[in-house]
Amino acid sequence: MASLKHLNSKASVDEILSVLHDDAGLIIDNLIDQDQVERISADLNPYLKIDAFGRDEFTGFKTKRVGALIARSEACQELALHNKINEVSKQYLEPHGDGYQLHFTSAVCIGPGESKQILHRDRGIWGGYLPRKVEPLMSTIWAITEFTKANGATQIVPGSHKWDKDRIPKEDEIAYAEMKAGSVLLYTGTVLHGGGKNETLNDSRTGVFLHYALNWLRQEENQYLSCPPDIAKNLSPEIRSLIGYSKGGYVLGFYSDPHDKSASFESVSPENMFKDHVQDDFSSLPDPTELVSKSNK
Ligand SMILES: O=C(O)CCC(=O)C(=O)O
Ligand SMILES: [Fe+2]
Repeated sequence: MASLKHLNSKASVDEILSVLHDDAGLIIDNLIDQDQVERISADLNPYLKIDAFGRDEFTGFKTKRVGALIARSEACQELALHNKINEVSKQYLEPHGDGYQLHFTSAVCIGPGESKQILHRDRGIWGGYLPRKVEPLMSTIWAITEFTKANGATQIVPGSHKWDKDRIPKEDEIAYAEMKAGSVLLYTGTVLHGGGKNETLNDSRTGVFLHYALNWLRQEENQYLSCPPDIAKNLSPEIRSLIGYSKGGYVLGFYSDPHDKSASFESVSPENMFKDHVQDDFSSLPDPTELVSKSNK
């Protein structure tokens, strides 16, 4: 029977990266404390108590999904900025781009009677056009309730990021992300995984999904609509930048202010939306020859 490696909360970024490279999935036990779990639950409960279920087999007829977690939950903002997770995302994605962004936020509550989700690779959201050598995602599922095999713990196939795309796993190659509340599953965009079957009578499984993607790819959850400027203006510069109110590299994601007639806000970083007339720091721009050589990579 396949199993996932468990690391403890003190594990170094290097140790985590090493398992991620080998298996493309692992659990870090008790990375947040019960107080933080309770604050997340309290923020999400008003949304999760509404019976709004998935609309198809993939999203699950007995599964609830709540998005816009950055706008809706201060505790989830904190979670998204978790230092160690951000360092792992940065380093894991570094060979494929010059930055990363928060790409998807969702609380997923698998209810009793849910069937298992089809195994898939999350990179499929880009339609299969990304060459396999590009790894686009470093994803997390934070356990807010305990995850057990019986209540729908995520199925995951360690090592399948190296498989031929058509290889189908045997039953004993599938592991289950069993973990206590406060633990987190890390997995990549290329590993086979899917929600588990919930065969309990009254035990729902809730996870908070926070996915980090390369900054040059379109985000799965449109952060500018899920967290529009009138909400973003009250958040910290760090979380605003992480969800995309910042430039990716030289010019990616710049904006020009449509109301500005003074040409003070032409082709500037979105960070300028939240400040009074602060210009970009052009001293950090790369050498033009470096820009050209990068464009041919
Ligand atoms: O709920 C889970 O454990 C996994 C869900 C998933 O992988 C997805 O919806 O893409
Ligand atoms: Fe998935």
